[in-house]
Amino acid sequence: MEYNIWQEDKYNKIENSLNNIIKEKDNSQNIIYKSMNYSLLAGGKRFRPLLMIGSYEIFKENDNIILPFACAMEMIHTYSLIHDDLPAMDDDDYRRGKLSNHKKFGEAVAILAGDALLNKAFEIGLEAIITHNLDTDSAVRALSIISKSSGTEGMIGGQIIDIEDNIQALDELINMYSHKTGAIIKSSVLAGAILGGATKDEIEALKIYSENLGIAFQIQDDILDVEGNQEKTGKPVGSDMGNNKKTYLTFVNIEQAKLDVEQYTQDAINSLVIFQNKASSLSNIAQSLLKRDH
Ligand code: GRG
Repeated sequence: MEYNIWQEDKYNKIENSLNNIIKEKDNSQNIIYKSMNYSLLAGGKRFRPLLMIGSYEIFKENDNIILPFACAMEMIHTYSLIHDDLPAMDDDDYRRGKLSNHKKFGEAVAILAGDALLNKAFEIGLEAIITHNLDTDSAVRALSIISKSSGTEGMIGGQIIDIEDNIQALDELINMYSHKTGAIIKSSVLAGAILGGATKDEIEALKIYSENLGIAFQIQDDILDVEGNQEKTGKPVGSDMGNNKKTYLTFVNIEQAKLDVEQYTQDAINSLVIFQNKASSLSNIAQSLLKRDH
């Protein structure tokens, strides 16, 4: 199947599933559902769910099984964006082209909406195991990888390194990126593969793919922070530079950064050779990142 058609089909399925997860109820908690849906359904590339589905489909076809886990990744990602935008963190007023969650609902609700999305992610993963009577060994391994990647050895660990602001060299920055951004990109790919029944060698190849992709993704994000268009990125140009944050461009000029994105992307794609054309979606996702403008 042509990549654009595959991507559109999966994107629509992800949107449809996300739209049906948090049901707004006319009760006294109503504001939390509204706040969760406000950010979850605000668009976004759905990059992590697409990666998980692409990885799963190397091994199995039925995307009904993987969709709840793919949505769980998007919920974890959305929670991190809500919390990252808070005044105590990056203090950003806009996200995905809209007011950030705390600007719309206030800080207390935004904190709770982030917490609730994280909880709900694991709730829907666990429910999927029960509903589809999944193999518990692989399902538990997948959820374990997802939970670790979101925690202190993954995304939160990276965020802590970032806010401590002690980075002096490029390798330290890349270490921070591999935690903050890379960890849940990697777990999206690996959890998809584990749920699909990948072997150890296949997992190793996908580790190389996802680690390189995570770094390429974040460098491209740094380039877009400087060269991007607010209408497309949904956030002001130069917001990282303006916040005096260390980025890839603190250490490397922009031309070299572009070459580095290409190299990391190529290394990611090269690792897929053992899957032949079964991993064409993953290869195409990596290629599309090189051209992304948001
Ligand atoms: C606060 C728990 C907590 C974690 C913060 C991941 C993170 C750590 C913060 C999010 C902000 C940020 C700059 C993360 C780096 C990864 C990144 C480029 C996120 C944006 O992801 P996209 O481009 O966004 O996939 P969309 O809107 O398309 O989903």
